[in-house]
Amino acid sequence: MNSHKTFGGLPEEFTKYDTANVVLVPVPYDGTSTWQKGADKGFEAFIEASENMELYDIETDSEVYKKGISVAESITESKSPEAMVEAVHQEVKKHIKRNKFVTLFGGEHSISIGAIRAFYELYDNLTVLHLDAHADLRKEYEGSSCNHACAVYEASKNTNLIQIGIRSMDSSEKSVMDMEKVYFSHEIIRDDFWMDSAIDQMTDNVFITFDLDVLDPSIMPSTGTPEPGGIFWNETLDFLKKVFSEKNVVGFDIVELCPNPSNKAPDFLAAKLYYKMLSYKFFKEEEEELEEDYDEGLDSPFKKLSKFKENDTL
Ligand SMILES: [Mn+2]
Repeated sequence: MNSHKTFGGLPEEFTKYDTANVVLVPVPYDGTSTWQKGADKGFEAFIEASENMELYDIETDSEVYKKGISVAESITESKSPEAMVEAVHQEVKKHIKRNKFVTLFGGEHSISIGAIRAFYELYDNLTVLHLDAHADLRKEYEGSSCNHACAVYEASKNTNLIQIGIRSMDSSEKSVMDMEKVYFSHEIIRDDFWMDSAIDQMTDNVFITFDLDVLDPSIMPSTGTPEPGGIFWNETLDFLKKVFSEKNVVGFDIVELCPNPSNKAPDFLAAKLYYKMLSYKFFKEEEEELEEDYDEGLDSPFKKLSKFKENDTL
């Protein structure tokens, strides 16, 4: 379905699955959203915006597209939220085992449940870094544990969950929330050290789940449930850059783009955010490779993957 779609309008030599370092899995699912519908249109808008983006990154002085970005077939399973989550889980596992850097684009936040499950099954001591206006810690909502309101409940039980930018929740979620690892929106504006403090709490392997509504609605109005008081572009990038440079980010997702045809700026923001995150990821790897030229003790990236070996057959 998306086989003709490429991120950034890249030519074929940078989009072939076998040679691409990065796989982008679209999950245009919008089955459980409760207010404004439209997250299923997010991926198309994101790709269209990406085609109009310049692919040289000033900050890292890099062109990360040369690492190869392959867009997978969209996951369209929609019989039930549970079936969608399981389809995502299996697909993500398959790409991790082929040693791809796996990224996903929603769709609504429930898609992250399957992705996170795949990552915590394959990586020991996983941290899930959750940026969101909403706590998403409900065990069940409207009869399903795979509702968008439950996006990180499972992560709270199976991973080291760190939550950033939260400013909307139900009081019942307090019993699940680890207050030591939550950086509420009203607190981080008064705390100069929140970034370092959050990073200190992370284990080495980090999966990032990025709900676009963590951003202030003045820069990101195109989400299903916009909340005032969000974080802004430059501070978000400062934080992400630190996380990528200090931790082994193993994958990420970006969710909840609900495009408005008369305002393309948020779609462009989402495309740029995605590309920035890739630039930070591979800029770090290149720095490490340079260091390794001086150091004979070469580290295989597989050292960090404790549960399967290189060339694992499927
Ligand atoms: Mn949210």
